[in-house]
Amino acid sequence: MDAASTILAVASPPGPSPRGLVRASGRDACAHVAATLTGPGAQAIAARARGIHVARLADPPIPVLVACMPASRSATGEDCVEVHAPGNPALLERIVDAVIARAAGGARRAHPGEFSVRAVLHGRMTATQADAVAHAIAAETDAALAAARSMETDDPADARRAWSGEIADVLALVEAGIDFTDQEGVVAIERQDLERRLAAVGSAIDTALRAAEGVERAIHAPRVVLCGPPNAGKSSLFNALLGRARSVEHELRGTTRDAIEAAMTLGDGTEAVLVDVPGLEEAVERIDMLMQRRAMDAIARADVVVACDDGRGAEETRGHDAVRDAWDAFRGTLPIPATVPVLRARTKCDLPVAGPREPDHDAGAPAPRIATSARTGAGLDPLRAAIRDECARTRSRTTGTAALGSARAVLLAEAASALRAACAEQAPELVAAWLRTALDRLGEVSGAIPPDDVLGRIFARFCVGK
Ligand SMILES: Nc1nc2c(ncn2[C@@H]2O[C@H](COP(=O)(O)OP(=O)(O)OP(=O)(O)O)[C@@H](O)[C@H]2O)c(=O)[nH]1
Ligand SMILES: [Mg+2]
Repeated sequence: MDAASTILAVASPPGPSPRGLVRASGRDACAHVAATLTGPGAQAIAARARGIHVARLADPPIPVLVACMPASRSATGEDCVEVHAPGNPALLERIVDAVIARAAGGARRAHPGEFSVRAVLHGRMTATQADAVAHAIAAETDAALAAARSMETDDPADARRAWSGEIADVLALVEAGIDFTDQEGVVAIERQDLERRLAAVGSAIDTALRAAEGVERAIHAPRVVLCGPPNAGKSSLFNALLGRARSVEHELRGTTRDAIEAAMTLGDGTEAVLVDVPGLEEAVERIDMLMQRRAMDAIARADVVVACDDGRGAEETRGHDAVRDAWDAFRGTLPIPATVPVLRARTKCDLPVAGPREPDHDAGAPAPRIATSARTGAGLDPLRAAIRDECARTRSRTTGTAALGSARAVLLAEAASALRAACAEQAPELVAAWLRTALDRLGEVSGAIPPDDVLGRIFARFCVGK
């Protein structure tokens, strides 16, 4: 991450909107942006005058508002310029390109999260605050947003100061031991005492990490995708589970043309993101292929899949083995990772089934099917309960790694493992080195600047423009 060049990005959401935003940050950001503007506002920006200026793009000559925030009182701690222009995506990209072209090597497009990296490097934001930003961006449900906000306020800074104090005390004793090794009879700290004190701090950190996992759990709501053939009643089931008409249902095949998401309460205080997708079928037309792509992308990101089938296809008349084979073959065509649970729902159970009927709960069938009807409400509660159970199981499997994705958790986990490493060493110099590492990581949670590799891990999940 080179820190010298000016970085630029479109910072407003993709797609057309009434207003859009291009953000620039860097030592020469004011000069580079001003070079692509005309009018008195452009001169004020070139002169780094703090404030909102009216200017005109040089090409096309469209009026824009420009917020000029010179260092160090800016979000990133360096010169920061925001161009507010009509929210036409092509125009916003053109502004970025024009600045980069005029800057002749002095400006480039920002990497994901790079504005936040600069804010941390200039002491404008702690890694924990940056983390709250990342989580707020990723939040898909109200609970997730609330959890992201609580990350900043719930930060156990006092506890961290106490851990650091205890580690620093132990470190001082270990170092005293190193300094006085040639003086007989001086034992600054007994091995047993050292291990006991470090283990106590380590287990306090582990407890805080488990609390961080709780926040991660709330933020990364599991994604439950309803898939199946066209007209299987997926959208109707989606609406019935939500309790409101969010997705269009219709007797025509191919009604749903995009992945539609909505937050769903699971009844145990947690939430999932329920996803309705286009019916799966062989696609010939380009638009159909795009719809299939949407469905496949949603399925590939699923934490739980609900395979819907109204039992009125040809399979039903062919007996259990054929059903199992057809299901295995069908599942094989979907991008479902082996670890993702698949629930099977028989939809429209209020309607009679043509031909010999497959029992809904038969050990010989591929997986028990839950009989549901969006029309009568039958089977919705059992399906909700099954979804809730699978989400709970999925969470307990994935949170360990998810929690390590957050800045605070990365730093705390590394501090705890440094303490364990310290206990495993015999040579006092190495014990001291590990204790210094643990102190560094704890300090970085509340403001000290983490080294490059740790920063890289923290900001990898950010989007461009943040
Ligand atoms: N009797 C009955 N009809 C249902 C039920 N669920 C859906 N239908 C009907 O089945 C038809 C298709 O329903 P949709 O929910 O749009 O099906 P879909 O799977 O989303 O279809 P696509 O989006 O085209 O893939 C509609 O005419 C619904 O009214 C049900 O539980 N009982
Ligand atoms: Mg549909």
